Amino acid sequence: MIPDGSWTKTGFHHSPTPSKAQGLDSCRIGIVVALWNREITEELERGCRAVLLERGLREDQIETYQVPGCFEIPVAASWFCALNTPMDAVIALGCLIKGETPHFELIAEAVNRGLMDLSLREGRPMVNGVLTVLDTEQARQRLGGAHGHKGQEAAYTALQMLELRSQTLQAT
Ligand code: DLZ
Repeated sequence: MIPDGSWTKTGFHHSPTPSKAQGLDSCRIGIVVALWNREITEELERGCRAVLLERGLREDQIETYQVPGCFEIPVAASWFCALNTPMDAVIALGCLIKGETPHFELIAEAVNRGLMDLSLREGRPMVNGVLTVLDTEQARQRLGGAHGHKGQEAAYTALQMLELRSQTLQAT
């Protein structure tokens, strides 16, 4: 059962000995990662993939698309949904830094709306792992610092949603 840990106001705190995810043998997860602020998004992706693999997914169940910036995330996520066999969930990873991005709110809003619209239209989780921070220090605090690791949390969120979906399908 996922999660093996607990959600708190600073994020997800996982068990040191997590169990394997159940019923996810054939599921596929797409990751869309933005290349702006690459040193941060690289670590988001690393943590995200590590959790997915640790919980029992195989490499061939995970595919990554790289996009230039956060603004491009929703359309790439929609391509994952348009595959012959669509991804069961998509995880969006990016980093918007307010101090360096005058239209920060506009991009953040566009990404949020794009992912939510897609998620409801497709009936698939589009996990929002985009950091919206004031500076790089705040970003680092969300990569294993005081505010947890948002890449890992995005992976737990996707797994939890897929497990919930598999339970609801069994119940019908
Ligand atoms: C243009 C821009 C700026 C100023 N800042 C960021 C950022 O902090 N994080 C990010 O992911 N992308 C940024 N971008 C790029 C936009 O997301 C987008 O790639 C471009 O506007 C091209 O559509």
